[in-house]
Amino acid sequence: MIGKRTAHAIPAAVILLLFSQCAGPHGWTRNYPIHVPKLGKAPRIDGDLSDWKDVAFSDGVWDIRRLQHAPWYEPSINRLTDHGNEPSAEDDLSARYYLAWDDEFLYLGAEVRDNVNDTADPNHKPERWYFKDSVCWFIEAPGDGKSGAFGEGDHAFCFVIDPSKPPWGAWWRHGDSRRKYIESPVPPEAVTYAIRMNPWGGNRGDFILEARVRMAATFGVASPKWKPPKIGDRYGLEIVHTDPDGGGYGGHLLIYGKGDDDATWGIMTLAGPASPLVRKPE
Ligand SMILES: [Ca+2]
Ligand SMILES: [Ca+2]
Ligand SMILES: [Ca+2]
Repeated sequence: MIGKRTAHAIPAAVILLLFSQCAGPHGWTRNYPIHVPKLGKAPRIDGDLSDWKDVAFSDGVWDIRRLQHAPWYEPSINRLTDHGNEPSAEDDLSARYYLAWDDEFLYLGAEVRDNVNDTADPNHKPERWYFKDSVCWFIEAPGDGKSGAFGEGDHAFCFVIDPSKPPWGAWWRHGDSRRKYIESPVPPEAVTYAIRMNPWGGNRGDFILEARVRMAATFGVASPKWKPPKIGDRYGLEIVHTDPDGGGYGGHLLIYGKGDDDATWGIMTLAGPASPLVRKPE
């Protein structure tokens, strides 16, 4: 569970073992370099990533089969849920995730193939994004690489895939110097996002999510250690993609990390502008 109980449920010896495997800091980061390019031109937040995805960070398609071979994979957490009439695992959920930044914003994108859109939660509470289809970026800013439960400098920006954009649709979990789990909607002035359902015309559960988060209004408010972004800054990163599809606590893809402990997250480095992947013939 990506919730408050995770850290308490793991015995200290296991935490030590996990930390020894991933410390150094973030042992698997060497194999998963995340250099996030700076954008020269601000994209339109309209549910179409074509205006920036070729100059953003993305490391290809993620699905449960690829995750199974990632060093942070744990079958008890990373899983899809079989309700008895499911397609193959790769048709159940697969996605590409995109990241970029500029002086003001962090840009977040996802292109997702999902067999069923499900945001109905029988025990709904605004903070229960993880019981609904959602994509969530966990970011430690600035990254300190120290082990610890979710706390100061830790943020989760979670987007529930409901195109009606309910008040809890863009959720912000963060910590500050006094509190570990502060749960609230992302303040409207700090977020802009768009969801486009069935963008390729083949499946009503598919979607594109495009978002930008104002860093000073989130990172800057939560911790005096955060400074305006510059090339070379390092943040912690984990992506959590939830996919209940008719069940309660259902499918989870965790990418670059093992849960709420920010010491298990990958490291993203703010990089300069990237060369476009596709160019005109010379
Ligand atoms: Ca766009
Ligand atoms: Ca699914
Ligand atoms: Ca789904």
